[in-house]
Amino acid sequence: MKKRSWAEPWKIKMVEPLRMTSRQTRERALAEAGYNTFLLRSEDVYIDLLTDSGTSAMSDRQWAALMLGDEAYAGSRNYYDLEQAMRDVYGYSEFIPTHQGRGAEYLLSQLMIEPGQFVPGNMYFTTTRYHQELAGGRFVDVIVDEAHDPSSTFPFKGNVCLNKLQGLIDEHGAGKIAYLSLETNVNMAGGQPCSMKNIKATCDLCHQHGIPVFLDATRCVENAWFIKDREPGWADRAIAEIVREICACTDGCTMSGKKDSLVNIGGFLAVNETKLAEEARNLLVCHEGLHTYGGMAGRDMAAMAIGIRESIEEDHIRSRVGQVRYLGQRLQHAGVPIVQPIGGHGIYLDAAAFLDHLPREEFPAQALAAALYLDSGLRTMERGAVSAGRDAEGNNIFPRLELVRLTIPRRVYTQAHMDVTAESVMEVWDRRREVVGLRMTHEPVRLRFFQAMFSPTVGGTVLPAESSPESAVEC
Ligand code: PLI
Repeated sequence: MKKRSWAEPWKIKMVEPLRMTSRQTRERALAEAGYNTFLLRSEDVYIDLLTDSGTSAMSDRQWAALMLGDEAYAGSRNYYDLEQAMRDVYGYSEFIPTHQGRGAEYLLSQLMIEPGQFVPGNMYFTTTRYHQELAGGRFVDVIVDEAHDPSSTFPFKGNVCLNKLQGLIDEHGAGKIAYLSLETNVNMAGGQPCSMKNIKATCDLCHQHGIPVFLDATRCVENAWFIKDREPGWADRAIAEIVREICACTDGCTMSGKKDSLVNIGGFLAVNETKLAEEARNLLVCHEGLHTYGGMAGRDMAAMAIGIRESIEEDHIRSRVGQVRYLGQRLQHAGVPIVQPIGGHGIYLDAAAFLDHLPREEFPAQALAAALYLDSGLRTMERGAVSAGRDAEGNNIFPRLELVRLTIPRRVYTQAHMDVTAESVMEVWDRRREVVGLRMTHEPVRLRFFQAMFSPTVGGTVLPAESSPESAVEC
């Protein structure tokens, strides 16, 4: 059969101009940002792959819905629409809106965790673990070993290792376990999915011991796509059905609407138990806002109600994951070390392999993110030791994965942007031996990766200018 080309299932109705920058401008901007891509000004960035969180392009239907925002303090019409969308797509009975995912994580952690309890999960996420620890819990990683190996091609690297989970229950007893935190399309592992078989087995094991399971549904739709694509028996099922089936196994979820749900702000906690929902609403009014807006404006809720329904459209999700795969395959063909298999929301460069001349203490992933920015104005994110932070004794945690994430916002960039991105990564790959490590000069106490500052260990830059080409991006 002849190969046919693929294109995004949308056309562009409004454009946002991008600013081209010179190498000199980027040099200055990066130094001012302390070599931390989080601290760059967005106007100094050309292609922004820092995150897929809140960076999606909304559809014309969503923009139109903004004008129908009902900004009543209490009982906004948009709240009821959003509640209905959540029930139709995710299936939980109780809906508690929050300003974004971490608002929901705070509520859940405060209500479910008693100090000293364990919270097993399939790899940590920064804000999730932070809230679990704030509530006195102790996170325990129970993801399969393959998830920690960037070169393993296991198709469901998000899976929970049932032996590790059983071991934790045997060692401490079910009563010491607050709940299992089950993330779909595991972010820190490279956007790697869980299989339906594993989700069901994990939930069964927990429920046999009376341990509740709360889903982090942030990228559940993307996970559903991989189940359809890779897991025997699911190819003919609709994405909507798969999402419902995942959720049906669990007792509730936290959700950052800023990812799958195609909005710039918003989130929710959803549960099935009425008493827990009542307690959550009570806590919500102290921290987020009234229980019928939870930190969102009426118009935000209107846009999210539509975004939730658009997120499960087959054409959308196929092209969303397809665009990520396109970029990943270009890098694979060039021999760039990336996390395998290609994940759902971004490409993760294996910085430890990419910059194998740098010791972990010199934060290779942070240095690589800085070098990519210098090369082309491409903004990426460190997901390694800086993100992992320190352990209870105050020592740096050096996780096995030292990654740089190229996260693709939904419906924002075209295939041409993916080509420019791939070429920049390949350029730095060719010059990798010239990349210099970093030392941390400022370290915030909480979630340090957001605001930490660095300087090069030698010289005044992470990537010398000499051989950098004056490319199409006027670098
Ligand atoms: O950024 P929030 O507060 O809406 O959501 C927090 C959050 C929870 N779970 C997962 C898996 C996330 O990926 C997540 C946020 N992720 C960000 C900001 C990211 O850049 O990946």
